[in-house]
Amino acid sequence: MANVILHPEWHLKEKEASPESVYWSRKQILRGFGTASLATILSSPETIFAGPRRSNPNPSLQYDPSFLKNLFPPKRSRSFSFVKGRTVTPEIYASSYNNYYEFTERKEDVWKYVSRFRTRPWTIKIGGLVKKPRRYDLEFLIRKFSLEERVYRFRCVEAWSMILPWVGIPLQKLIRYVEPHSKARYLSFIGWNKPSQAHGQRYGNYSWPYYEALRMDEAVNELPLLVVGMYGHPLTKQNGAPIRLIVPWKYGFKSMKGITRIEFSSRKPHTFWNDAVPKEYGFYANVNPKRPHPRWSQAYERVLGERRKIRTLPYNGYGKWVAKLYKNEV
Ligand SMILES: Nc1nc2c(c(=O)[nH]1)N[C@H]1C(S)=C(S)[C@@H](COP(=O)(O)O)O[C@H]1N2
Ligand SMILES: [Mo]
Repeated sequence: MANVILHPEWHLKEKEASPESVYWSRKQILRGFGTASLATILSSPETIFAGPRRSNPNPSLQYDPSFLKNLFPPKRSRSFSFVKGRTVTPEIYASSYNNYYEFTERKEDVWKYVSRFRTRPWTIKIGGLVKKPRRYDLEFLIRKFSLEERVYRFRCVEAWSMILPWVGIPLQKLIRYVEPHSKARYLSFIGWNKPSQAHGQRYGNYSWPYYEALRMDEAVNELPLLVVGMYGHPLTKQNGAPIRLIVPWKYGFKSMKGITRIEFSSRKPHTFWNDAVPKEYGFYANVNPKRPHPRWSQAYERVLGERRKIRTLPYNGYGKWVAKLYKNEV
């Protein structure tokens, strides 16, 4: 991947979540950057994570109601029907404060940029070390499985979090269906590149499409969900329509949106943020309150829609399922 210095927006906006000294050194780094970066740094903390402003229309309307018709609303998962002690984040927060660099780096604006993005027809090409490599029509593929709703914690590396009722199929079911070869040790997820439909891909400085990956034993764990819906309806475009991944024990950037290809391999694949800023974003990216990001603490998280911070849990609260997968990796 291109060896360029890339700056995700949380490099600029996290001043209230990081020590003053760090903020100032960052500001110095930013001197070489254009007006967009300056505008970002000057924007008030209120616009950074306060959630929707009063003038917003309802951003949650930006989904295709005919997608996977009569599969919604899905049945609730028994094991993941709620998160103890927490309430589900109101949908308006989840659908108007998003990270989706293909559209824009400004989280509070993503929903304003997605209307031109076409989510159908949509195919997923499955290839590499599998017995059934093929290009699948997405609806056709998903209809082979039954949808379920799972309420999961979600924790962004920028230290904000939410609780969401996602709708999808366990990734392990799809993997079983396509029959990977025994040599397949990793799988990659590849996104889309449609600059004519996505502002950020026209003007951004990133190497599109987005790409992420999991180790096979992580992927076949019970938790990862291939998500096609939220709050009982199809996914909104800003949340990753028509299909995204959710890996609840890892930082949000592993939960890739807009999947068009899944590739099985024997070698460890590259990943978007790890290539961009290797010192700050690892391949594993497991949520770990004891391991600070180089420029801010990960001990606490601010809850979207609530004005409070809470303690971050190891593996985002999913250690019971996944701690056993890791020895030295973080
Ligand atoms: N394709 C793509 N997927 C992506 C991103 C992105 O920029 N592009 N951002 C990631 C990050 S950093 C986060 S925190 C989550 C945000 O998901 P949400 O907007 O549904 O809350 O999406 C992840 N998936
Ligand atoms: Mo994130």
